[in-house]
Amino acid sequence: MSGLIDIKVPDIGDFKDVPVIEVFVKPGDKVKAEDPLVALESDKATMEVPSPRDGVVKSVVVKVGDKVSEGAVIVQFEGAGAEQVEARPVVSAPPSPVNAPAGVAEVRVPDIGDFKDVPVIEIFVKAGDSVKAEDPLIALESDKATMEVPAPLSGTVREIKVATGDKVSEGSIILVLATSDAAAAGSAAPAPAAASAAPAAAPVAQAGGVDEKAFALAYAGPAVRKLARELGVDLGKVKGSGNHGRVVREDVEAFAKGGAASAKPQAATASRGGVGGIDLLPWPKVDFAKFGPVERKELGRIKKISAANLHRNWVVIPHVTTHDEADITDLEQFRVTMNKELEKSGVKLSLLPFMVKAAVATLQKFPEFNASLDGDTLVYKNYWHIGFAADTPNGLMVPVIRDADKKSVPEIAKEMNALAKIAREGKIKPDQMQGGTFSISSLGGIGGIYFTPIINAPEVAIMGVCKGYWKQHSADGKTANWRLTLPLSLSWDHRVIDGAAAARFNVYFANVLADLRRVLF
Ligand code: CAO
Repeated sequence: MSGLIDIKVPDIGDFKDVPVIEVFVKPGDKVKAEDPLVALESDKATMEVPSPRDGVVKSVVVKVGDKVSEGAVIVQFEGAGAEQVEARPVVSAPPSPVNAPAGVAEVRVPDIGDFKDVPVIEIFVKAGDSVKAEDPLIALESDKATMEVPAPLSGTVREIKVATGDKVSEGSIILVLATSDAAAAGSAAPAPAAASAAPAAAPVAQAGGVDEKAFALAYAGPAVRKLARELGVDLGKVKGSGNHGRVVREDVEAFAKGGAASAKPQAATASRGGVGGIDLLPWPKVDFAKFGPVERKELGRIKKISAANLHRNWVVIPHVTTHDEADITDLEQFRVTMNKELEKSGVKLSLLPFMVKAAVATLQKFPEFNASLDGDTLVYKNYWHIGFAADTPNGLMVPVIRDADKKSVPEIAKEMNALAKIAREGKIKPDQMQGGTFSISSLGGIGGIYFTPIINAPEVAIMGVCKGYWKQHSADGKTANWRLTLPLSLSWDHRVIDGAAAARFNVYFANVLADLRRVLF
């Protein structure tokens, strides 16, 4: 017998007639347990009501502006029989001096999907540390993913209940937190309350300068925070268009699309995609199975995050790619000689560490390539941290060689191998992928001639390198020489860099590779 399953407003304490400020679902949507259904906002707090179960939405009973209390039906799921299910709210308080109530909270491992007995690989806090909501507490690593568990509340860490190497599952106690007021009063609170952290959508793959403190303080619910993590949006910079300045989903989407600040109408225009008077067509919806057998496989977590980063960078940055080539005949001979000399040391030099050195020399000559845009200001960096794209089983990662200007070629080679290894093992930490000022993406070990690398924001340029090949060069048009030739593809941000500067950058970079003695000048 077919029927409907009523999903109702759960126990929301003393609140009554609370306005619905956002509805996240529509009829036909497939939702998973914990997906947010609606957001409610009282004068004290905003609550997201997540779905208590998987299901398909048959009808949405409430709309924005309706006032609801405990027991009101929010949505109805398709179901096999009449059933009523109560959701449980996730509360986020607006920024105010009064935070969580005074007390002690046991922070537990949240719902981490099908994972069980997952090893703790890192603990970011110690007893006595003050933490803010969303600060990372520990990192867990299964064979498939690395997850950071952030603090669900602000407070002071009383006691850590896990050690590195311990295996934990949903519900395991991570630590005891004295919530802000109790900590300020310096008093132990009575019976511990349980607080479940939500696993961070920002995994170790997340690179780039998110201001974690501002992120934690931003006034937004868990679903919006998760979306911001996925899109790499610095939540602290997003202006909220919701009640009391609350950041809503559209604000984050508009921010990710480059809409500086966010108002709802802007977001609506962006999502319709109208460009130059011509509306973009919706994404084609094709039933592939109609044309032949198919297999569906969800993208891995790291792939999803790098996809979101790449998409944002591609959409937001006006990319231009300038191609050139470098004569690396002498460099290759030198590399072979040096590898013989270094044989016993165990260090093997590929071309890449030489390119890092050449990049530093070129960036020092053309400082705007080592800069970042901050609004209307260009921030020139007086350090040279070079990222390199690494192909890993989980997807693309960009580890960073810090202070490459101060390191020798063998030192860079050694560090690169170590970073590439831990990236491939899925053990690289966020700070090992942050702070880069310029990136190199080398496909030289694989093949190809030219490609269009995507700039790794907030950097303004990236050097793509393909496989060196033998090519005849002629200086006078009469005689020709076979030279080992390296194809270069420099992508640059046209808001910051002009074509002439990019061409000069490539020529200088190629000249340095042709004769590394130029690094001395
Ligand atoms: N021309 C000719 N040969 C090259 C070369 C080039 N440009 N670059 C590397 N090679 C050679 C190396 O010298 C090495 O040869 P030997 O084994 O004979 O010494 C071989 O190719 C393999 O090199 P490698 O790829 O293992 O080492 P690397 O230092 O060049 O690169 C790393 C390291 C981590 C960057 C690389 O393994 C990798 O992951 N590359 C993929 C990067 C990527 O995915 N970019 C695309 C990003 S956009 O999606």
